[in-house]
Amino acid sequence: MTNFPVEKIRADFPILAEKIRNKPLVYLDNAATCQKPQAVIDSIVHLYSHDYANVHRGVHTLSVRSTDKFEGARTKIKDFINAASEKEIIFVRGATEAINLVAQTYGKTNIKPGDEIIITAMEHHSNIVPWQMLCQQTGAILKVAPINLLGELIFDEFEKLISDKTRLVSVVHMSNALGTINPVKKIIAAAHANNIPVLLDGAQSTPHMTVDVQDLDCDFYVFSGHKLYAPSGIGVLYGKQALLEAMPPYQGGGDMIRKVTFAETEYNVLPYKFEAGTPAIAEVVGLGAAIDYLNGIGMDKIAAYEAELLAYATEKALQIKGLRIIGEAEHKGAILSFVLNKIHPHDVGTMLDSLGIAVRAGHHCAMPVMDFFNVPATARASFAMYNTKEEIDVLMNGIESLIEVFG
Ligand code: C6P
Repeated sequence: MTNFPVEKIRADFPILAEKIRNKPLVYLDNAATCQKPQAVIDSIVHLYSHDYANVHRGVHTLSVRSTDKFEGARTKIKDFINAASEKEIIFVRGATEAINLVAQTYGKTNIKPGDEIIITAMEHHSNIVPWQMLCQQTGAILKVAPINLLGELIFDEFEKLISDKTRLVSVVHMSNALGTINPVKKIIAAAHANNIPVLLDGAQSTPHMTVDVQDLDCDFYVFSGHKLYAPSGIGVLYGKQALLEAMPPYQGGGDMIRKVTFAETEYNVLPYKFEAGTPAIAEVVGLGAAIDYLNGIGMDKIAAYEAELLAYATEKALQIKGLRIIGEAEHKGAILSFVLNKIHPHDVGTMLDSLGIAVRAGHHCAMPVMDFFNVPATARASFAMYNTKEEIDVLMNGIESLIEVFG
């Protein structure tokens, strides 16, 4: 895409100028976490330098300023995912905490022995373990919809799992291990036809595409700030207001209450009912700044540019003898997971690091996916809007040189 301003964007990310082992950094571990633009760093420095105090608690000027910035960020996030109201935006630590919150509040209230929860075979551990824990607590059963060898959900098999015992479907929007983008609208329509709510794990999708929760009609949507060019330690649970209203709180403490006596406690309104304790104030403000930054570029432009990067990387990778791509779904985000003949992925990761290239090697917190493809781990290059075709060339040349020396 000739008119995507990638060089201008790169200049906004100070860390991209780092040298690693005397080589220019080639950062391709964006699915694990991505780097931060100066605008996000500045927003945090500015808050701590000029506006910082606790939120929702003081009448003094700094508390008001801090609260305005904090709640302003909530509005930006609401608009970013097109939620109907700020009440539907709950701040949590990340996607993991958001899923645990739903499991332990919505799940514990609505799921009984013998009920079923459906996930898919491509889930991150964060969308497996909280449901296993809930099943242990309630006597419910976890059902797993299978995938094919391309790494795609077998939709017919998913549909067959839906029954009058199904109480929740929880599915990843874009797989971190394979890159697969799931047909979430179809999944939601099938579940809703049976009055079953759907949670979407948006940890990987939010940085790469426009997300419209009202258009998707999902019931819950979760994501993490640190994969969205924002700080770590902050994430979002979106939930439809009626569902959130009916759910009990997750944790008790300050800010989630309206009135406390020793006899009883009256809980606060949404979204505060789910936000016990002092929140991650600077991280929320940083997330707001990240969203401003992304809006300045445009999510659709980012998606188009990254699709081009993925197509380029895939074409190059397919030319390398001895390289097997894990995850070849027709609809894929900018993730290239691969294994090399005779070289363990951890060695691939270490050797690429010696060339200044950061990829992730391991099971990517998706051990069942590794089992399915019968590999111990993969090396994973995951791209962001600041990556370039030249960096992909550096990666591919690096892989070729490994194969030459070790393969
Ligand atoms: N995946 C990766 O390298 P947290 O850790 O809460 O921010 O996000 C958890 C999570 C949930 N779902 C998906 C699809 C994810 O990819 C992740 C995080 C990182 O792939 C770290 S394991």
